Amino acid sequence: MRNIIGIGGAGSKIASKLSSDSAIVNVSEVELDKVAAKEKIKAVLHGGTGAYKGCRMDPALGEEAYASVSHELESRIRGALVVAATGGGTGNGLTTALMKHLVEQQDQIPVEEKTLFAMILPYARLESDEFVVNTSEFLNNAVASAIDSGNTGNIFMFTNRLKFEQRIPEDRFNQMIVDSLQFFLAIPRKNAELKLVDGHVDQEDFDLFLSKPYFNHFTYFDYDPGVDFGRQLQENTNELLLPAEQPIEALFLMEIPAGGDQSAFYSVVEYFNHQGVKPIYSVAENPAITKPRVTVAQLYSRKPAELVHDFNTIADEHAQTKVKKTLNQFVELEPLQVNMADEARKVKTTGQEDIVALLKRIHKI
Ligand SMILES: Nc1nc2c(ncn2[C@@H]2O[C@H](COP(=O)(O)OP(=O)(O)OP(=O)(O)O)[C@@H](O)[C@H]2O)c(=O)[nH]1
Ligand SMILES: [Mg+2]
Repeated sequence: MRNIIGIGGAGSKIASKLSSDSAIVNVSEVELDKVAAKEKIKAVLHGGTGAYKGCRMDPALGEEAYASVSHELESRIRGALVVAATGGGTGNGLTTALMKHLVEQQDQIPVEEKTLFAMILPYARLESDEFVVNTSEFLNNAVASAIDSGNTGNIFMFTNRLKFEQRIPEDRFNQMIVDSLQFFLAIPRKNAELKLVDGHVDQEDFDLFLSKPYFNHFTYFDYDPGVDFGRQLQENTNELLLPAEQPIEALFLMEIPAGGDQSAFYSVVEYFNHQGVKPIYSVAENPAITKPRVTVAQLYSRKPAELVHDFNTIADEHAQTKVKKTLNQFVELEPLQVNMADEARKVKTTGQEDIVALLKRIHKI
């Protein structure tokens, strides 16, 4: 099992659920005390100001606190899975510093020592603007350089979208993230334990896949051999992760019931071939299931700048919703005969000034 390091509030809570052997790191002593973990690493700010307040959503403070824990973190980072939210100050700042440390490594980092990152992104439509801005900067700087350096492994981009949209209690949502990650990470173990009937993904193949410096979108679902695989993949995207882009590499495990149709996996291979990707895969008999099931991971390298753009677009929509609400409150809609949604969409509303400009413009019509 990999070392798991949870940084900041969200990172610690999720890491603690992933494994009782996790190490958690926080500037806030209060947060550190609340979470069960084998090792608790206390980071400090100059003057010890963060003990109760943490980094107060300021990643610069998190980066500053790195010096106090660099030795502990750097001795654990190789081959580890780092879990942190991108919105606050501690998870974002310390992870930024850790990524910088990895980027600076001159020697080739061996495959099995690449660090994996599970990031928790805010839901831009409903979470605070600070969280969104911090995330945009993190993607644009720390993540972009990490990917460019090739020194980091897979990055899992979890999002709080479902949590907010479906009003899922935090603890249950964290458990959903943990369960899904563990399901994916169980692939090599299943390969070792189940009866293989085709292909082969052993621990080494799996580690090699995880060592690539790309975003990983994984998902799993019951597979119906009678339905187009691409459609099933689209319908069963992992809602806990940002959606996948055009894959660069793919890996899948197909589990079939005992004595089931072994050839079902060929359509999956063909689907990925159409995408220009030759997947690595294995097919195994699992006597505990009654329908075929596929666990599939796609690696993609959407440029962080594009991710930031997506983020800003969502934030824009958020602003537009606000504008629409304001207009509905104060403007008599019928006589104007303006479709407010369309008007709002035409204008890029990034901040308060733009909203004011839009209001003025619409009043003129
Ligand atoms: N899924 C999930 N998200 C969380 C949880 N706690 C906080 N968040 C999200 O994480 C982001 C804030 O990050 P935190 O981990 O609270 O902040 P931090 O890294 O401790 O940094 P500071 O508190 O600012 O020092 C926001 O997007 C929150 O919605 C949690 O338990 N689960
Ligand atoms: Mg915190």
